Amino acid sequence: MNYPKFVVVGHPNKGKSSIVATLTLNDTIAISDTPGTTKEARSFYLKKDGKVYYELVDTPGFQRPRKLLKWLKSFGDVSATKRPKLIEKFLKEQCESGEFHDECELLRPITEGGAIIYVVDASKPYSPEYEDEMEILRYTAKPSLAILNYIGQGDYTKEWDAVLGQYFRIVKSFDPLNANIAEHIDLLEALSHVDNQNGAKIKEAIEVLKEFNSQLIESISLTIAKYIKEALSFKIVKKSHFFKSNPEALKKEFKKEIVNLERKLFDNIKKQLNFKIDRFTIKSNELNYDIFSQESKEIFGLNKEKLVLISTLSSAAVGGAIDFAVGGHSFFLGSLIGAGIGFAGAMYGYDEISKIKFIGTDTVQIGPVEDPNFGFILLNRAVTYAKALLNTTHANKKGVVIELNSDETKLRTLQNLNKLHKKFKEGKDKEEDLAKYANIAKNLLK
Ligand SMILES: Nc1nc2c(ncn2[C@@H]2O[C@H](COP(=O)(O)OP(=O)(O)OP(=O)(O)O)[C@@H](O)[C@H]2O)c(=O)[nH]1
Ligand SMILES: [Mg+2]
Repeated sequence: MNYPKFVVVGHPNKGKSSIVATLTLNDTIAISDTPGTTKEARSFYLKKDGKVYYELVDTPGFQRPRKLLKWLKSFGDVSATKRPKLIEKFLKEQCESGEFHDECELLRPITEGGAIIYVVDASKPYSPEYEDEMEILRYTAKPSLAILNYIGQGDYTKEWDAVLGQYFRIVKSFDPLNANIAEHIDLLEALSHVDNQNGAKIKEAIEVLKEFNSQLIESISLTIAKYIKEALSFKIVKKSHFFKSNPEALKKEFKKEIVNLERKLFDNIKKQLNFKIDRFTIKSNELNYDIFSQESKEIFGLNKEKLVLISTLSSAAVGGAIDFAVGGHSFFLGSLIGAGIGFAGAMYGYDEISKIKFIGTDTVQIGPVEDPNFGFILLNRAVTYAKALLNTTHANKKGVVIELNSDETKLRTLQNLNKLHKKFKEGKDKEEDLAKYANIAKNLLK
């Protein structure tokens, strides 16, 4: 084994699996509020380009700690050096009956070389039953760290700290549902001090995570820029008899193609972030509004004043004194993007964007969309989606809620976007324009 291994243990239903999911960027791990969800010990890995950087073992919670501790103590006062042998004896002799199934599952990977991460819910009071668990873990003589997780609203940090400090060298708070990359790295740093032998390897993992994270923003921004270019320049050209027999069908086809482009973009972003299960479909929030609906325009587009401003102000003026932030209701119209909100995306109100033109005597063309707001709507939807995923962890099973009301997008930025949108639309963009666009998208994602 050429990488650090941590075994995540504790009482049932304290967020062990959630921590494993977040630290291994794996959203396929079973997490639920039913105690006893995890039934077997199972390893998950942080991997990059085929190389494993660390292993985390998810385990079932203790079921019979009191009885197990009694068994261990029945051998009397065993010297510290011999205690790990007693745990091995337990695993050899007491696992077949199944009585200690969960204890066997969680102790075995520890004896096989894992360091311990002990998880408690510090939103609930401490009680002595936990002491049995910690005593048992002490018998293994393995390096260990305790995590304070907060599942409910209460805060019993003080009393937990006092007890955990007696058993664990390091006690850390960690929120598996909201931890950002810095907090993830902070926890790894702590683990590198606990597990000295593997310190250098954990540092390697930290570097890989940092690199992954910075590349991620770069590549998602570029993905968004390419999508905007494709969607803004998109058009369909058809023989006009097709149009005459069914004028609505052409519009429908056009809209469908744009919607598909967005869906492909979302899938792409999801994949880059290593989200596998379909929790963040556009069905779960206001992105569910049809791109072409009035709601989508109102939530994700620019308001009229802003549109007028960015298309009439000269760039010289904007470059100077008027380069203020567009505060308040601005680029993001301050909507709450929340799980479960939303209604059917009606296809009305924004029809003018898909006008059909005759080009030549027997040919019609639909697209590119002329409305200058279209690019902003697409970009804002894309950024909203990407941000939602960037701001959540792989332990989140409940969907995401983000508030988009603090927006400091400068007028000049909006104007630059507007110019780039125009270029994309007309196919007049130069090579560097895509990078310019990606750079703006990157700043919006931060
Ligand atoms: N609000 C909140 N909920 C959390 C947090 N951590 C875990 N949960 C929730 O607590 C419940 C239990 O989480 P799990 O990760 O399945 O807990 P576990 O310790 O693996 O549970 P078992 O496998 O049953 O022993 C789930 O509903 C989680 O979504 C947290 O930090 N905050
Ligand atoms: Mg579990």
